[in-house]
Amino acid sequence: MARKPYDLLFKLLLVGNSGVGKTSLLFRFTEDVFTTTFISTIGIDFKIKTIELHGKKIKLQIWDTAGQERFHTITTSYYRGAVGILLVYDITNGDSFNSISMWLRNIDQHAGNDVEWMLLGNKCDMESKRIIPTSQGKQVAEQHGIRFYETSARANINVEKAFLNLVEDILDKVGSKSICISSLSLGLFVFFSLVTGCKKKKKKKKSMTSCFCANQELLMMLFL
Ligand SMILES: Nc1nc2c(ncn2[C@@H]2O[C@H](COP(=O)(O)OP(=O)(O)O)[C@@H](O)[C@H]2O)c(=O)[nH]1
Ligand SMILES: [Mg+2]
Repeated sequence: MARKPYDLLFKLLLVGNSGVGKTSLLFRFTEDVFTTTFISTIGIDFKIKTIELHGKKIKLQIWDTAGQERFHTITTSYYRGAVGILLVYDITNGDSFNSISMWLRNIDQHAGNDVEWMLLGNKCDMESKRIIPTSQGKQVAEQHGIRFYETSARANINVEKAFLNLVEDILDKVGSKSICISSLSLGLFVFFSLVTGCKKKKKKKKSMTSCFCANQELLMMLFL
C-alpha cells in the first residue's frame, strides 16, 4: 500500500496590516525567494509546504490574506480550522505595531481558543528606518506569553525559525492532547473493567474485596 504523503495537516495563518510583509514571508518560507512585485488580488489564497519534524511529515497549509485586511473584512471562515497564527507588524511602521491590539481582538473573536500564535516584527533589515524598538515587541509578546521574533523576508532572517517553532509548539500541544486522550481512554477502560469485573464476580457471590483485589492486579498490569 502507498505510504500516506503526510502524517499531519496544519492550517496556519498570516495576519497583520497591509504592507508589513506577510506575502513576502510566505514566499520566503515556502519558495525561498524574495520579490518586490507581488500582485495582490482580492480573495484569499494559500501555499503548501511539507516539512519533517520529530519524525513526522507535516503538511502546512499557510493562508495569506490577499489585501482584504485593508478593508477589515477578514472573517471567521479565514480563521476556521487554523491551529497557528503569525501576527506580523513592520518595525519601520508605527501604525502596524499599534494595530496589534485590533488584530488580537480579531483573533479572539474568530479563532479557536486553542490556536497557537506568535508575534513577528518584520523588515528588521531596515535598521536605519526602525521606529519600533525590539524591546517593545518583546514586551507585547511577554504580556501574552507568546514567542516573538524579528524577521526579514528580504534578508532571510529568522523566517524558517519562526515558522518551525510555531509548528513545534503546535506539535507539543497536539502531543499533550493525545496523551490526555489516551490516558482518558485507559481510565475509561480500567473503570469499565472494574465495573464489569465486579458485576461478574457478584453473580458468583464473591465479596467486593476479592473483586477489588483482582482488579488491582489488572490496574498494575496496565500501568507497569
Ligand atoms: N526591506 C524589506 N522589505 C520588505 C520585507 N518584507 C516585505 N517587504 C516589502 O514590503 C512591501 C509589502 O510586502 P508584502 O509582502 O506585499 O506585504 P503584505 O501586504 O503584508 O502581504 C513590499 O514592497 C515588499 O517588498 C522585508 O523583510 N524587508
Ligand atoms: Mg499580501
